Amino acid sequence: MNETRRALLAELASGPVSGPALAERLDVSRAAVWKQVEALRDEGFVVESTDAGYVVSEVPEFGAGAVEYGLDTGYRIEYHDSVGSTNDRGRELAKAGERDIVILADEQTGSRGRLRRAWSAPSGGVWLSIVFQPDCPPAHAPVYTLAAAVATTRAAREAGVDASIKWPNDVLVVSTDTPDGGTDRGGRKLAGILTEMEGEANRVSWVLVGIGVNANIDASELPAGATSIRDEAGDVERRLFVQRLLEVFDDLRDDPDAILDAWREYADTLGRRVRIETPTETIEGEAVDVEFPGALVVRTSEGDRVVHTGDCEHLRPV
Ligand code: BT5
Repeated sequence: MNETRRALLAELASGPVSGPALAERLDVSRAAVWKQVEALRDEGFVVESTDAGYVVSEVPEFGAGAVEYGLDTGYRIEYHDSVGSTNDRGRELAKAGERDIVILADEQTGSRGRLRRAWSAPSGGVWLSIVFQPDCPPAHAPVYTLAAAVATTRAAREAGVDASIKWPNDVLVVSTDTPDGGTDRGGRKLAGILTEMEGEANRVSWVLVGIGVNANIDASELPAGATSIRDEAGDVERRLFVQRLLEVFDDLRDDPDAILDAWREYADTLGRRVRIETPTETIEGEAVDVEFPGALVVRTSEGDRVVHTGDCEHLRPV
C-alpha cells in the first residue's frame, strides 16, 4: 500500500476529515487525496462525502487496508488473495531489509509446517507472517513462538473458541468428552506456528513468525485432526481477529516474563504426561513447566529434563 493511502487511512480512522484538511495534513494535493480515496473505494471501503468531510461507513472483510484501518500497532500489511507461502514471501522481504511488516493471505498454495511438512491453507483462513528485528541473540528467538501461540489463543478465545496451547507450536481445541482430547495427538488442531530467523553470533538480523489459523473454513476441507473457528464457534470477522492477534503479539513481544506467564495460563501441555520425539531420542514423563526461551521441563523417572525441540504427544493419564 502506498504511504499516502496508509496515512489517509490513519486519518480517517479517527473521524470525518475534509478533503482540504487531509491535503494539508498529508502534505499532498487535493487531487492526490481524491485519487487515494478512490483507491480505497476500489479496495472495498465505502467512503462517503459528508458536510463534515470524508467518512468511512464500511470496511472490506479482509485485505491490507481492512486490517490496517484502526490497527493499534506499527506493522504494515502486505496482502495477497493467494500466495505460495507467507513465510517464503516474508523471507524475501526480510532479506531485502524490510522490518515490521506482516504478509497476510486469504489462501496459500505452497505453505509449510515444521520440517517442511505440508500445511493446508485454503481460502478463508488467516495465514500470516510477521517480520521484525528484536534486539536479542538468535538463541532467544523461540520465545516468539510462545508469544505467537499466546496471541493466537487469546484472539481465538475472544472469538468464542475454547483454545489452548500444546508445546511448542500448536493451538488446539481439547475435547472434553474423551480424556485424550479425541485423538492421540491431544486435541484438534486450530492453528500452527512456524518461526524462522537469520542472525549472527550475538544478534538477530530478522525473525519471521508464521501463523496459520483455520478461521472461516469447514474442518472437512482440512487434514484429519484439524478444526476451525467456523466449526467451533461460527465465522469470525477476520480483520478484527488479525488486529487482535497482532496487538497482543506486539504488546508481549518485548516482555519475556509476560509471555511465559500467559503461556503457562493457556497451556494444555503442563501437568500432562507427554512423549517427546527429539531429533535424537524419545523422552517420556510429566510436563511440569516451560522455561525461557521456550523449553519444556519434563519430569522423567531419571529426573527433570529440559527439552528445547521436538514433536510432543499428550498421553492418556495413567
Ligand atoms: C505447524 O507445523 O503447525 C506450523 C504451521 C505454520 C503454518 C503457517 S501459515 C503462515 C505461514 N506460512 C507458511 O508457509 N507456514 C506458516 P507442524 O507442527 O509441523 O504441523 C504440520 C502438520 O499439521 C501436518 O503434517 C499436518 O498433519 C497438520 N496440518 C496441515 N495443515 C493443517 C491445518 N490447516 N490445520 C491443522 N493441521 C494441519
